[in-house]
Amino acid sequence: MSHILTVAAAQMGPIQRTDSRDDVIARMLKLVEGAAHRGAHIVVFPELCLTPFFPRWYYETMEEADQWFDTQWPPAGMQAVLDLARQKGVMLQFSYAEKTPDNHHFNTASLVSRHGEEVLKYRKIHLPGHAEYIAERPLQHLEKRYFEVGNLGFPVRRLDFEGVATFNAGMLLCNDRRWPEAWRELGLQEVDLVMIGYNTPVANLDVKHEQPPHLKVLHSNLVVQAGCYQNNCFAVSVAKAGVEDGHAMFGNSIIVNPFGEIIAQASTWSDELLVADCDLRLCHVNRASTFNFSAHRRPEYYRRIVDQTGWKRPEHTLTV
Ligand code: ING
Repeated sequence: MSHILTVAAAQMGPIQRTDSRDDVIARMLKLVEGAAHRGAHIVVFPELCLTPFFPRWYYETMEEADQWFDTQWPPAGMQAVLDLARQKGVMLQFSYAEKTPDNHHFNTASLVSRHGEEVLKYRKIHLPGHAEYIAERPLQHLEKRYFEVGNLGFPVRRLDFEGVATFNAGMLLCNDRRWPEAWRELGLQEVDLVMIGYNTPVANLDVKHEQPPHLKVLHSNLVVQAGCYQNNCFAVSVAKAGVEDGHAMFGNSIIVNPFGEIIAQASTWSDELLVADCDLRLCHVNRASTFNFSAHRRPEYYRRIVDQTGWKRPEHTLTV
């Protein structure tokens, strides 16, 4: 057993309204080809990797928004990508807008074995933005309008990639990466590799633009670095980047190790492959010391984290 899992981040550039599904699939095939050529065992694609980031557009009805959802698995056109991955002997992780047979809508990530079977599914739990149109916003962010909160929790699967490594795999989507609770849910299941796709706008979600844009990349990096360090795992955090319909999303895909170090980073806003060897033995270093959860955590003092949703400030003010 080698312990080395070679992981590819398949960053994608923009997907325009006018791009066909065939156009997108052709790009994904090229990325899988390149990743396999560079020895990757698993290829991770961005959030909503088959469509534009359509939650920036307002639709009055779900019937109109349904044009962006896939009702089958694998989504239309993806079988060719799964077939290539199987031929190359690589695993795939991709994310798409899922409409279930009983008419539920989720922002969904799917992990596929080398044999083309779905071995893990995750539906996005932290949905940022808003559900109604807000006129004064520079751009809409209507994930709460089009997606339901995921109903699968934060699952982790233990996978044996024969002849390569046995590892615990988990997934997050975009805004999830900003919430430490999501990471800890995976960390408490001894996750070794967290796969994250994102579509993050350069423009601020806060209407008053109090946060200068350079902080967007800082925040995107630090939440993944902290998540990995505090939960003893690797992460592959993969952007859909570039200017879609006039709206810029940043790239900056990264691969991070369990010490919180960025070991690979994208430098473009286009389709770009990052490939890194992940020595899974690094996950065990701090499990035996700094972040030995069994030895050091004190859940009896963490009740607020689960019992409380919003803020509750101290009732009394002391004059000092
Ligand atoms: N996008 C953004 C993200 O969490 C966002 C939304 C951007 C929230 C910047 C907060 C700050 O990266 C998605 N799709 O979640």
